[in-house]
Amino acid sequence: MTAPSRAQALEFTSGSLTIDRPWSRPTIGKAPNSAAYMKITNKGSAPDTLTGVKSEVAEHVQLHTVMKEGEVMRMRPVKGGIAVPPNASLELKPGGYHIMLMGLTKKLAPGDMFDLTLQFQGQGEVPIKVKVEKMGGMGAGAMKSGAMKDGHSGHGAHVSGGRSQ
Ligand SMILES: [Cu+2]
Repeated sequence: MTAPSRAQALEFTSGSLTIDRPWSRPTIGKAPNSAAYMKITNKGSAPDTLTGVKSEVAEHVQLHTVMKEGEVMRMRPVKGGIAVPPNASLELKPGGYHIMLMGLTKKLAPGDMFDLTLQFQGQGEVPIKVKVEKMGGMGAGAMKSGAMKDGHSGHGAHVSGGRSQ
């Protein structure tokens, strides 16, 4: 017996690391940027660190986090990587850690897939594919509000995601 629908759930394994459901936002209008998210699980007994990421889908690809500065949530590049402790999961999600895609080289439409390579201190390079998903309810309102107008610094969707948690 086969279950074709299960094949649609993207999962990648490299050593003791599993990458679950990498997804990104579709391009909104002429927005030059997008962000990718996923869950990284470390089933090993040693810690690892996500130190970088690269992809041809954008001119600049960076690890970002969202931090509170006074009353405002702002995103910042992550310095020194993101730790993935043994027997734990690291979730990249709206409002928190994310992979920032700046200067997209193509439009991202729902259903598209693109290649991305995660760079880990221990495991080395882990190539994965990211699926562009339809905008759901979460964040859609914030993006429509024009918060994404200036692309990088706006990040309306991240802001609203963070606040709602
Ligand atoms: Cu960002």
